[in-house]
Amino acid sequence: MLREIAAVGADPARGGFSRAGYSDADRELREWFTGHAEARGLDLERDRNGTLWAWWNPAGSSEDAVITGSHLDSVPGGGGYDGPLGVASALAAVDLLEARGVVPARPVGIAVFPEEEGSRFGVACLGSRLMSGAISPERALALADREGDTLAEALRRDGLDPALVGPDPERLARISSFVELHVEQGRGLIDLDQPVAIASSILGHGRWRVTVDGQGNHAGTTLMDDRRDPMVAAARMIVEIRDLARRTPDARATVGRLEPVPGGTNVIASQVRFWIDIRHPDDLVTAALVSEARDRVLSTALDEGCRAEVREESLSPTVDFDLGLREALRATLADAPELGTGAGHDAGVLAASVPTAMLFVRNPTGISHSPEELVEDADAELGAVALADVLQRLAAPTAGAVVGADHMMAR
Ligand code: HGY
Ligand code: MN
Ligand code: MN
Repeated sequence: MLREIAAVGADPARGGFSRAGYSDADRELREWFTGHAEARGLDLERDRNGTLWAWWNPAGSSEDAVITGSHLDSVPGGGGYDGPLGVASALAAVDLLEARGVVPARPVGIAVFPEEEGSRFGVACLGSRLMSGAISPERALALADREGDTLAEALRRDGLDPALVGPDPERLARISSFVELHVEQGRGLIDLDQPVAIASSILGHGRWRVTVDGQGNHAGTTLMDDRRDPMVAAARMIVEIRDLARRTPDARATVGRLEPVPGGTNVIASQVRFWIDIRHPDDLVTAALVSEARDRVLSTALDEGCRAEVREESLSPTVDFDLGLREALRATLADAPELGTGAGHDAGVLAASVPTAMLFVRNPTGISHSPEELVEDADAELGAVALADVLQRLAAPTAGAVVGADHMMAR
């Protein structure tokens, strides 16, 4: 199934794929998914926020659905598995359950969330955040992409009504559990020599946009002492942020995106914008790191005769997955180890609203958000079988009472 979309959103300049949310490539991928869902007789719907739902519910009841699925969008120049593997495995798992003659006691649905990477509008997991109320419709609709197109305009162009986006509590109330299968974005399963893992937690993470303003000028006529160069200020800030993260155990800080204005070879930039991605297991440490990074940005800007502004774009707390659900997965997949991840997911956002869990499938390169990301067919098959086993257990008549129990108490 994944080879069918191997050309969609291919990015010859960067390598890999560039499949931004609500884009043409995204639309082509949704059509691929819709085709496969219809071929299986699944009932398709697209919700107010653009999330696709394909229902396999011979049981017909509309309560306590078991949901799986993932996303189809990618980072710029991303790999082919981050997202699509979870969607293809969900379809393959339904095939396996059909072949086993399983008649689920509750609806089983496949969800495909839009703009999980936040590559276009800057906020990660935009579709699941809108559904769960983690972001307000007002703030979301005003988000703009690099071309200045707002989410509202992108939705309209994509056949959705911006006036309808927002929380969907009724839909959330129908979900008894959400299990997302995802390519592992690290080396855990390589080192453990196992094909599939159960996720234990997701690292808290956030994104901040830094804007540095200086004095644009001529590269040849401006003496070095007469410069207020935001590119130099940004370069110093980026290294200071890296050093700060290096000094903090378990911290990660990344600047992967930098946009100089005007960006001419013989031009001293007037403004530089760059984005910081900071992650840490302890949300208080993440907050302290951001505060220290902000202080360094402001002091370095002053030192370079520039001005700077740091603005939060997206923040997700560390997530420990539902204990009841993890117990059910452990009971189903006896050999699967438990691994934490530093990568964010829709399952992490939805953990605040419904019992969620994740399965990881071995990536022999250990590399992700890169064309080198890989899953071997044999491991993909084992992942789909593991997901089918988990769905079969969760959709069994009495399963609902067991899983999510601690979540119920929490609620
Ligand atoms: O950024 C992340 O961790 C995820 O891939 N969206
Ligand atoms: Mn990703
Ligand atoms: Mn992903």
